[in-house]
Amino acid sequence: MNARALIGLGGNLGNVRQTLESAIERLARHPGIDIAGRSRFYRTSPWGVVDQPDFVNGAVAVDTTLEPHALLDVLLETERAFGRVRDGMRWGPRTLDLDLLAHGGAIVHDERLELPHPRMAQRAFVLLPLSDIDPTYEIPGHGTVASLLETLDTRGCEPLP
Ligand code: PH2
Ligand code: MG
Ligand code: MG
Repeated sequence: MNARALIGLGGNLGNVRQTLESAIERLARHPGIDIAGRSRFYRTSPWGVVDQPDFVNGAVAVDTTLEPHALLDVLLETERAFGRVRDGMRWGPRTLDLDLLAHGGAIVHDERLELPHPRMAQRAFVLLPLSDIDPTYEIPGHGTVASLLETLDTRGCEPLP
């Protein structure tokens, strides 16, 4: 199976930009993953838990032979390789967050994975990077990335120089 998948990248602890670059390189070395596109990086105000450092966010599109759960395992393994500790605090600070946003047209709802990502259509820090890759991408049931961005507040998100 070969599918186009979208991955959101983020973090707000340590040298995040370097971490995101290295994480993309590591994914690119995986035999089942080809990087098909990548966004700019953005500095974004924290969402959810606001009392934490700003995030750096980005996104990549990959072509992959991996099934959704196998790709998820690679992402979680990569997070751990870059010092991600899961201490149970939802939306709290982290060195690296790799979120599987979509995997072809797959619809998945289980205890490990929800596809498409249930909150991606409401988050400027996800949609702005995606618009660098493909503004015409349609999130099933929500609309295109470009149309969603028209009604979202993108203040607090700016491309890094
Ligand atoms: N991720 C979160 C919680 N809040 N805020 C921003 N700006 N960017 C993120 O990637 C982010 C967040 C949990 O995954
Ligand atoms: Mg996340
Ligand atoms: Mg995550």
